[in-house]
Amino acid sequence: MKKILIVGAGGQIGSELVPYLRGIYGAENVVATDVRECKGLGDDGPFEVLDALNPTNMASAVARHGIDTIFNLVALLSAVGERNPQMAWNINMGALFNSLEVARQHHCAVFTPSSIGAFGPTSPKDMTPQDTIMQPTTIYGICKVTGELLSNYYHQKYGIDTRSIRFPGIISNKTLPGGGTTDYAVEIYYEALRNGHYTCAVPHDVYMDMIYMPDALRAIVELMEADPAKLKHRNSFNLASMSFTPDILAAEIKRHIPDFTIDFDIDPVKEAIANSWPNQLDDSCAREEWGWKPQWDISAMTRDMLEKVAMKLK
Ligand code: AKB
Repeated sequence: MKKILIVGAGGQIGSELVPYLRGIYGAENVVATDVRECKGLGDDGPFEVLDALNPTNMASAVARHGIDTIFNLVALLSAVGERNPQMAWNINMGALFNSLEVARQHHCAVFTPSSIGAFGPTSPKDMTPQDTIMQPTTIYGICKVTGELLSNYYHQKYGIDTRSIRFPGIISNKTLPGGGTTDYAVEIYYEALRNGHYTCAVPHDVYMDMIYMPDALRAIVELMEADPAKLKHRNSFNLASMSFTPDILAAEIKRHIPDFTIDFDIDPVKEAIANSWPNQLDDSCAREEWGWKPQWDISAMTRDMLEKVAMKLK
């Protein structure tokens, strides 16, 4: 990776991946783009307004900047996707298709995040294997499975270097997620610090995989820098770090804020989605093929989240 284009850079992953990649590869070598102006992303490196659904403009940006790697981070997340499935399909698949086509024409590598949402109620729930039944029941998951297959197709048919990770819910102290089923695991820290109380929209006992942003960023770079000869899989790798329920996370927060309380006002859409997803993925292929190893657990993450979010809220 020498010259990188990020499409959809203004979202939860992009707003932290851009500075992370600029720190490694040089600010001038990471071109951030989004469909709208994004505060901060143009401060220390190139930023352009770019609609990833416009292949001509994407190809022009790739040619102008001599791009060799595209990060496609454009996506409507799981819960918001259910409110407008047609739009979710158009945006999620349109941006991926254009990224792959531009990559084919300009010989670029492509990274696209997949998700635990690519699995569904018929997948094994515990230690969900890398290669297993994938019959998601959300439009988000359907886009993710289709995207994985399409990315593998571009690799097999055209030799495009496509790679991807099935991300757990990502928890960050910098950027809020928007429209996901796992969003509660970020919001809870803000509300714990602001009000000492959180009303959770997903059931108290539902397990979902989660990951702290520093581990997620490191995983992306480690996969993209991995020796291709060692990759038996490409699109997409199971990734695991920690798995917990709202009850378990609330108990962890209570260790720092003893008066913290939680109650539940269940959103039926999020409930159905959360129940359809795995409890915990088996990420042994990522560990074997490119050396994945998480560094953050729920205790270390909670300590860090509470410290950083408290500073932000001052
Ligand atoms: C969501 O909840 O939709 C995302 C995801 C797990 O892909 N955070």
